[in-house]
Amino acid sequence: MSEIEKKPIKITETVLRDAHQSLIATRMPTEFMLPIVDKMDKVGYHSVECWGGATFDASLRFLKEDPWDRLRKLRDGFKNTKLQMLFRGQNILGYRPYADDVVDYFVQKSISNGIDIIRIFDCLNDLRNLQEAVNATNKFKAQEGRGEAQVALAYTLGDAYTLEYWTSMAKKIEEMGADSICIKDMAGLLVPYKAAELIKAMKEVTKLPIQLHTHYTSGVASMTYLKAVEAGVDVIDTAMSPFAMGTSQPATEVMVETFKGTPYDTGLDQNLLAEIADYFRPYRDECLANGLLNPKVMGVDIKTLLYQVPGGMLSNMVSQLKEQNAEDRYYDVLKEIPKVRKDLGEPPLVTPSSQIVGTQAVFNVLLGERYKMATKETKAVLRGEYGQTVKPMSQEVIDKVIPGEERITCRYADLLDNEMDKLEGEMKEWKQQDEDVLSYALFPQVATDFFKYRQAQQEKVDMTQADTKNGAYPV
Ligand SMILES: [Mn+2]
Repeated sequence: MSEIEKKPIKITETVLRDAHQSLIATRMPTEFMLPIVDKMDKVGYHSVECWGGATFDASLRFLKEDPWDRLRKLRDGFKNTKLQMLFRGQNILGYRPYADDVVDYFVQKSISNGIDIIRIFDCLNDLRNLQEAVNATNKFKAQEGRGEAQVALAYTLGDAYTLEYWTSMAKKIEEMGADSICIKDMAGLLVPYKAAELIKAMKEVTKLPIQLHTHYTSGVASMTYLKAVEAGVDVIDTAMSPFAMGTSQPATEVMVETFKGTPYDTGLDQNLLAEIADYFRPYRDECLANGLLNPKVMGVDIKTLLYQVPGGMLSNMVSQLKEQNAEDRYYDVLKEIPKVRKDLGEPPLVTPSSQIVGTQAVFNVLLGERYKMATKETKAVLRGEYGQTVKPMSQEVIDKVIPGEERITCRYADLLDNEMDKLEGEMKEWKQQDEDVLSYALFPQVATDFFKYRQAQQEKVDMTQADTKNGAYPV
């Protein structure tokens, strides 16, 4: 490459979202994040991923924090850096499909509270489940002067997932009005030479920037980035070293050093990165000491490559088998997983399809007869409610599990009535800000518990002040 062909690789920093979601169950609190924001803002990252995914649920449920308040505080601190979130298409950040008015309003509030880039994915890669979120982003972009829609394809392996599949998806994503494409390899299945092939093929069919997101689970991630960068990828996702590797992303400092002095030089300052790493390192030690960070997730899990199953799905499966005193059936279930996946149209294995396939495989093995019992979610997948799968589903399984039932081929959300008014009606006694309705929409019970907690905290403060002269401090 000559001087003219310089192509600095851009970096999305994940330490405030995926890195702690993948390593310490999403437990990093806002108050720990804020003191380092000013330094992170000076790095020159392409973006900082800091919201969405499991952070919303974990904030309300475990940290007793308002996720919207976290976003506003991060926005205040990051004056020069784009903020990025992860968004599950029609499921938003929750676990059921929502009507379009909720998707719209969530996108609007995410952008108006500070998000720049919304990474949107669907567990079946059914683009119809992403269109509303993309449209909403484009609509509010004009209004808020901020907002980019990035469509993420869940990367997976299987007969249906050929280069032709990925390139035709890339073309469709460009047509649907997205600003960029992400290849989201949640399980670390994308190996280096395959990554080069994939990126090269996609670059040939689309002008949209391509971002690669992977996890170190199977041990190949930094090599995969190297080959992807050489093949033309534009942005890679990395995490500051104290929260890198294992089930998280490759380390930011390592990737920066790798490309130093090459046409791909990121230009990021290693001294500044070192200061930031110094801030996160004692917290990592603390998490190791209190057990939040299990050294087990820091190694190479080669089973991920052998069985093509995400690490998190394997650990779920082990705990389900333990509960049933059936740990000896581990390998039977492992063999059953690809069969169930095939029956259900060979979907990628990512939340929630990973849980659906995994749980059904456990049932099939433990009950001694395949589909003797099917979960509610398996039935919904077979009815077409989650969307269209890349391959047809097994007719035999359809006939056994949902005999005579109607199956849908339309976009499921087309069947849903608007629901914002109803949701607001249900929770209005707790509403202190417009965003509270959305917290409630996603996690009705958890949000209500949080609202009660918030109110108790507020009342405690007021009562303490009111009663100071009597010396009474009711709690
Ligand atoms: Mn991820």
